[in-house]
Amino acid sequence: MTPSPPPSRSSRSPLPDGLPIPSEDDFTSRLRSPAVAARVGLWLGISFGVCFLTGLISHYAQNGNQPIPFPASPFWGYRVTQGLHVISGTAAIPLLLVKLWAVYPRLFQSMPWGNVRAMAVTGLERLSIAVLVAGGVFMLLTGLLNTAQWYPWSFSFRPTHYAVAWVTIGALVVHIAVKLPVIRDALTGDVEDTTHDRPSAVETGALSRRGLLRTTWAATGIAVLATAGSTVPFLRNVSVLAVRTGDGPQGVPINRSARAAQVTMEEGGAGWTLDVVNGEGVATSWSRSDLEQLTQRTETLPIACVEGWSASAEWTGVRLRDLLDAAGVPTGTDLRMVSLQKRYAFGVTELQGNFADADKTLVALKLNGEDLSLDHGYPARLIAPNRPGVLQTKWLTSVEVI
Ligand SMILES: Nc1nc2c(c(=O)[nH]1)N[C@H]1C(S)=C(S)[C@@H](COP(=O)(O)O)O[C@H]1N2
Ligand SMILES: [Mo]
Repeated sequence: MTPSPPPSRSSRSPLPDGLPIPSEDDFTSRLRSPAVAARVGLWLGISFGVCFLTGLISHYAQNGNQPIPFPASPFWGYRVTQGLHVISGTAAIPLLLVKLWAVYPRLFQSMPWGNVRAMAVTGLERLSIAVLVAGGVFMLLTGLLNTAQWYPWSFSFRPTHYAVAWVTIGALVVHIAVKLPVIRDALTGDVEDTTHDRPSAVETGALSRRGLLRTTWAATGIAVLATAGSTVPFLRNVSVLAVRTGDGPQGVPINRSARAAQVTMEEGGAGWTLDVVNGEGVATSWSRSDLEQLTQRTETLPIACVEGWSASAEWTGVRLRDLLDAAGVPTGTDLRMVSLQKRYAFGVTELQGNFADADKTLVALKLNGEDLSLDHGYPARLIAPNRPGVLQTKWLTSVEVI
């Protein structure tokens, strides 16, 4: 079959000739086919879906207002959902690039000028695609930079990433609904099928369609393997691009150091106490050696950082509930965990009653058998099960009843 010559541009669009805007028919590779786009799109859709759901979980877990309390068990739950969030987001990057490449010629599709209804439908569909592409690129880019802890923007990451996620998923649902007949056809048919191809998409190149797909799956696999070690322990040595290797002091990475938080060893020194404060004032006050005299517990719990790494460790200290009992704080009480840190976010966090009461929730004094280093939160830190790392408050100095 020989392709029919593309119609002259002026007959299809009111744009003047000579503008350097290509026409859809200028793209001739038969790899840019719905048969390819649908297969890559399927996995991209799955990645976006997993990313969205795990993102909702993470957002909820960090929310101060929880109509249904986020559960304190299983202790590894948040580590898994956050790991999946980062892995699916990473996988989506090569998938999105190939998908955009495969459908790129559609950007230059001519409008059905003259037919108002058809123009409105096409216009709306294109608007939804524009939102989807912009939103998808925004989500993956901000997510990736977040794992690199690089914030070259002035907006606040979490609310923005969260809001754009809804917009992007909305546009994705519209896109899938509009394309469903083509998607179904493409996925049930052979990958070489040309039914839905543009007439000009006939040129073969260095890669076959199967070759392109295999390359795409390989690139996706490499992207995941190169980074997943920041959260999957046995991949640590293959993950050459992992932002966190898991080899921080005392076997756990550090997100914000004492120096960055402007907390000094003097503040955590002889004069330091951990106070439990209720409505009437300081109910109890313990020095570090007081805490060491109390019953010590050891729990294996992960730090699962919202910025994409996680690491399990053995924490030893006093069960928080024991301290609350001593101070006469009833079960189910929400608390404010206050640290020595005066500047920047996360110096103060909220701990829901069900977390405060959980058996595994500790005021940790030791990490992997040694006294906490200052960077890990000396003299005492919170460590609770199934909790975002950002809320595992270091350098604790008081626990206040809300
Ligand atoms: N006071 C205080 N606690 C904090 C933070 C902080 O900035 N200030 N960072 C949190 C974040 S984002 C993480 S991931 C964990 C990391 O704990 P680590 O440094 O012991 O690994 O501490 C949390 N506790
Ligand atoms: Mo974190």
